[in-house]
Amino acid sequence: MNDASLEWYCGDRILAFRERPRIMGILNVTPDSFADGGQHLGVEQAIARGLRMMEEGADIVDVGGESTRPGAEEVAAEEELRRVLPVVEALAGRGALVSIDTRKAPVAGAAVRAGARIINDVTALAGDAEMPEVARRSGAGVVLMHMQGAPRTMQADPRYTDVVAEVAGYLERRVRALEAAGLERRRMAVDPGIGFGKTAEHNLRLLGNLPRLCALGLPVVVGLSRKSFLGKLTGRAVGDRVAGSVAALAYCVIRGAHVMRVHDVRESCDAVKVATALRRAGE
Ligand code: HH2
Repeated sequence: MNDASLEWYCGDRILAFRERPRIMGILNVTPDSFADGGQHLGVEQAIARGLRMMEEGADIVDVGGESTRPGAEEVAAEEELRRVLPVVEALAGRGALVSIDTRKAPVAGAAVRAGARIINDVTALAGDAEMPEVARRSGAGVVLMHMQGAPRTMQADPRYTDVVAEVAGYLERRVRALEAAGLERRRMAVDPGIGFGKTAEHNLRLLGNLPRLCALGLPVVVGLSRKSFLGKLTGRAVGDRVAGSVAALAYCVIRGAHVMRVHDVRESCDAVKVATALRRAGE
């Protein structure tokens, strides 16, 4: 694996991975997210939390206004915009590299105009017909995530013959389709979508086979923070999964992940430093 020349073009910024993987802090401006719903509801509090994440070492702040947890209901675009726009604008204005976590083209477009430089779409730009064109015109970086089904029903009975091959194959097809639609490859990152239409066993197989995803030659984003497979392994409730999250993060870093999407920025930054040093020492 050679990350020396891998770069991710996000608007007018370029993220390199030569030194270390990057941390994406999760900033949910939602009343119902699975791990932190309602904690950051107010705009002022959300902005303060985002600024603290930057101080703690986050490279990216991922702002979301719609929960995609299993069973979540959809939110109207107007409401999503009302939640996220002031937060995006304030954090981008303070120099943050902001990503907007949305599946809706109007939300992505407005967020980019307000200063976001990454569009993080759990449908890999396939959920809204306008999204590829909005992404292309914006020049933003994009995260293409794999999901089986839709959030409301995705955990009902997820099935795969070979989860690693199917997820990698899907992401590869999305990359090619979007390239054909005019999106530059250097703006794309891929994500296996931990917990999105996957059992705990599927999640473990994907994380245990990260090099297969890295072989796509694009930055690999992983969002595993506090997710339910960690609860299954440790017996811990969602608020008590920091140690499990950090352990899994360190493993992913050693196995080649490029961007880790996390709730606990401070702990995760420490883990990235330690895991990166150990990985280097073994090369
Ligand atoms: N997971 C969640 C949301 N967005 N985006 C990417 N790229 N990868 C992920 O794994 C991912 C994601 C779900 O987690 P969270 O934001 O904490 O909760 P909720 O969707 O309930 O807001």
